[in-house]
Amino acid sequence: MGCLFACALQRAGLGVTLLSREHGAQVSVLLDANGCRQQLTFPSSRPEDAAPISHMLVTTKAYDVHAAVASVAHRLDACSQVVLLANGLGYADSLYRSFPHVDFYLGATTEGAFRVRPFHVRHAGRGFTRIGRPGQAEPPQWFRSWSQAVHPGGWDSEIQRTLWLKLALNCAINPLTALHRCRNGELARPPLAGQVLQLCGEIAPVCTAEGFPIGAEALHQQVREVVEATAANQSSMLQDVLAGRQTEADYITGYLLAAARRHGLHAPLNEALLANLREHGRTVPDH
Ligand code: KPL
Repeated sequence: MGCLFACALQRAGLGVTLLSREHGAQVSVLLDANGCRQQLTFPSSRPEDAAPISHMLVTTKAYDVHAAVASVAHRLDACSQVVLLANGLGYADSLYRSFPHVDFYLGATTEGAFRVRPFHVRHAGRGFTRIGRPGQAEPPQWFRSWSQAVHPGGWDSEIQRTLWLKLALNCAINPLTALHRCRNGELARPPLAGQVLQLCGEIAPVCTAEGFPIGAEALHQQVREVVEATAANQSSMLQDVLAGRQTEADYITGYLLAAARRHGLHAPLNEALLANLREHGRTVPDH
């Protein structure tokens, strides 16, 4: 995803440097999009370099966000603007505490991209990218250049609501697909369709208690729409499991359950799925 955005920003004429531990002065990125292949070259910088960073986009897995920002902490100052574009919620909390002088922004994207191999990315589906900052109604100045490069998309004055709704969708879809090793479309059919319904009944009250009201039926409808639109896709959590990577479950279902506990709400199926993912991430559960 980082390569996709880097290419869009560079094509719009913005100066983009890739942060990379492993490369020399330049990195070439191969982008397959709309049946065309393009090669773009970027200057590269190692995290330990000294040059200050004015604007940074972080597109790591949720569990790597803190370490990614911390690795360049010496290059960030009170003017640094950092956009975090990761799955789930909760990855920013420790950053606000550790780096109170840095301006952090949050984002959500439905762009579809996958890595063919390192620095070779395929743009698989056009999406919409929202950027915002809790409590900030108007975009900052840099957002004008960003939005000329990254479209469709826009400033989201209710980014927290957007991220909670995305979290709700991911809680209803990702763990089931990861544990059952199935594509999203399987969730539209029995027996998993029943579990999706049950999950929505547990998730919606937590969103509502957090201040983002949604009924279980409305959430279920949205989940069904996403399942239908992405029926042939492997969810990001299934891709992680299949690749033997750590999943982002702690930042998705884990975050939801922490909120449920704060509000005294029960979410037993979500609890069971998280426990299963932690224990047997690579086996099929028997419920
Ligand atoms: O966001 C997704 C993900 O896989 O993380 C969904 C919406 C479930 C699409 O696969």
